[in-house]
Amino acid sequence: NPWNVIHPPVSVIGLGMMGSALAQTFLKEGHQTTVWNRTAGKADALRKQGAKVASTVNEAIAASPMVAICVLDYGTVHEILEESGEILAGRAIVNLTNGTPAQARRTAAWVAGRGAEYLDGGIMAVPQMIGTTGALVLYSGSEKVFQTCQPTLKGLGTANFLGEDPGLAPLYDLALLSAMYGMFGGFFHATAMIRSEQIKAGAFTELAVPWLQTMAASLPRMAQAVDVGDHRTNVSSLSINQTGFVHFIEACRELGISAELMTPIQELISRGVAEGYGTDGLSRLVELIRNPAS
Ligand code: FVH
Repeated sequence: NPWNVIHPPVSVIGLGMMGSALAQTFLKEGHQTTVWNRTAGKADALRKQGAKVASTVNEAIAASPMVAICVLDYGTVHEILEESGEILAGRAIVNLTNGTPAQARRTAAWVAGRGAEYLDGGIMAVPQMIGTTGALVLYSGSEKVFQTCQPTLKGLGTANFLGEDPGLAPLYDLALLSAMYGMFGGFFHATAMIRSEQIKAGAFTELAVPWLQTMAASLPRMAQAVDVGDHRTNVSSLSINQTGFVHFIEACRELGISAELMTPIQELISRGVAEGYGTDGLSRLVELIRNPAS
């Protein structure tokens, strides 16, 4: 049984920035690591660190019971694995490539059709964080694969299994990234405002960080409103926010900066008021996003 050792062999397909970090971490953890990449030269540094370099995809797959794949997108995953034929059967395919829930579900079915088991993974970290507990990796798909591979996977970072539906890892991954981009977008807009008056971004950030932390503390309350479907508020109504947004946009004009990041939020709030939800709180926006304007 190839799993019946402390450090089972692993194969890594794709040696971009992330794939290389994954392979390097498996090597450091003591796994016999076989790697393959389309551009063979990217394997040179890993070879020096002890990796076996496969000359074909099939050779990489054949080398290990667990095959991690981390490439550009799911189209590339299929392009690569479609070449492999029967060699996939009986192996655990751990796909750490970014994609959508539907792509993950289709890929899981495709892998199952070839007699292999599938675990999808969403990496919530940059390559430099891999191998630290700060790196969160979300998994979904075969629980059996997750349980079997967990001792190996936890070397990459904190491993969080979300359930048997393979679409869950990319769903949570993209949702968390949406929250991150929203926060970054808000910070970038705020910093552009501040810089237009020659104030140092660093000085502003000293105020922005605790402000955002205080605002983040209100998220569970908003989540509760969403879960029970009751958006009534004694905090801040859509109507009062609609009035406030006029000042935002006017200030952008005064300061000579773009309002591109702010106008979509303004439009959503205005739609809420127009649809009769003026007295609801901001959590109502979740429902408006779920029901796009026709
Ligand atoms: N880097 C990051 O911070 C993020 C963190 C969160 C997860 N993402 C996702 O990880 C996937 C890989 O990202 P990456 O950073 O490793 O990306 P690159 O360095 O650009 O490497 C891309 C690899 O994909 C291979 N590849 C591309 N097209 C093909 C193809 N047609 N056939 C075979 N392989 C292909 C590429 O090979 P090569 O160009 O070196 O020959 C690299 O191995 C990605 O889903 C992120 O969203 C990373």
